[in-house]
Amino acid sequence: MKLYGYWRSSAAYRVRIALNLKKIACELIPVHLVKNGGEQHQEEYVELNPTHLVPTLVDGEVVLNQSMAIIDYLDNISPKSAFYPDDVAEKALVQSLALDIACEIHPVNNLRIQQYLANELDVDDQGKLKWTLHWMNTGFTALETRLRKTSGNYCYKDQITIIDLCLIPQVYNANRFGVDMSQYPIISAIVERCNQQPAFIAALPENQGDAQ
Ligand SMILES: N[C@@H](CCC(=O)N[C@@H](CS)C(=O)NCC(=O)O)C(=O)O
Repeated sequence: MKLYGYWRSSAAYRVRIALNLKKIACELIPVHLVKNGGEQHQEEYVELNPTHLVPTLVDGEVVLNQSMAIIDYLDNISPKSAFYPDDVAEKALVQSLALDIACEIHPVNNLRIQQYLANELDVDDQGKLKWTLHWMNTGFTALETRLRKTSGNYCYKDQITIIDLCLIPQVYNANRFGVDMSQYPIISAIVERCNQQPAFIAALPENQGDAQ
């Protein structure tokens, strides 16, 4: 198995945590998102993944983009520590919380959005930061409220689920941008708990071979 990613990509970080929890061996292939105008735009990579985004997972003939689909694929091929509860309604609940992060917080703050704001709409650094903090705080406020009902040691009771796989990279990203995470005590406690575990530690951006 091969995972094309970037040390600081939060979508690739989600998949690294999943691989580590499942103990699936995988070669990590760096795609530098900034160097040379962004290697995600190079012909060879775009042939593999026409969205110009990381991650991409290659497992023999299987080529997958979209981290959520990749995580589900890994979950299905390896029964070890499932990323969802069995009950259908509880599973949907877990999916909805994970998507609150993956669809509502992450995409509006992505690199290409930041680049478009700066290059096409003339938004300065202060304006871009205001944008980022606004959308992150909007998302985390909703999530913190929802977690009051669902969390235990982790986002969903005491089970590590796909929500935690999305949360930890998103909070890493939020810290980079200086979001005041003390406003979100439930989220912060879960992050601290996850980040003590080997699967999460090994997936940390600074522990990757391409980290600079
Ligand atoms: N929904 C996609 C998002 C992928 C994505 O946005 N990847 C970012 C890094 S976290 C990327 O490749 N950005 C490159 C760019 O914006 O040019 C997923 O979950 O895989």
